[in-house]
Amino acid sequence: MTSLWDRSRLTTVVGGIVATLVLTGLSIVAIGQLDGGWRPIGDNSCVVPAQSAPVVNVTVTNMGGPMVGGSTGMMRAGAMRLVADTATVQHGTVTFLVSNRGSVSHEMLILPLQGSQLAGERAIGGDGKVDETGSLGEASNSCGSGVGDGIPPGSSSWVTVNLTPGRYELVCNLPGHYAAGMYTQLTVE
Ligand SMILES: [Cu+2]
Repeated sequence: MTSLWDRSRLTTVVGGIVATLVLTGLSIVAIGQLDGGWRPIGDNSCVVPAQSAPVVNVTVTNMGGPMVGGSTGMMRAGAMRLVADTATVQHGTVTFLVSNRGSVSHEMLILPLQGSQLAGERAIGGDGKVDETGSLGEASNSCGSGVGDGIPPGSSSWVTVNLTPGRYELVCNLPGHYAAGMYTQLTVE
């Protein structure tokens, strides 16, 4: 009596699965070698055009497992962070390259700090967001510059702006993310 899942058939099926996994892995490696541009920090596949302005690298991330935050990540993805690789930058044209190493979408806006105001002190509205009035720029695209629908996990976005001397705050303003810790101060000299 012969079972449908006899030994030889099972061997064939397992062999096919292994071959598929190996080929998929080789394809991913091949794609990773194909870029001719500039690879941002992290292991994502975005190719960023060469930048003539000084670059501030910003990493946005969150603790927590994949997809726990749903579409907005509001307060359910654990602690969130927005970290820049420098706290000061010279005035003039500056490019911000924002890479998402978290498990939910994020974004970055550049807001001026008024008077003695510190980063993290903005009032949070009922929608879980801060007032974006006076924003000097936003990176919220997927492998692209400027405004989009958010930076997905593993992707990057960038924006080039002209900054005058002063104190600024880089924030993620998706609902709940500022309250979860997504802000940092930047001084422009
Ligand atoms: Cu965020």
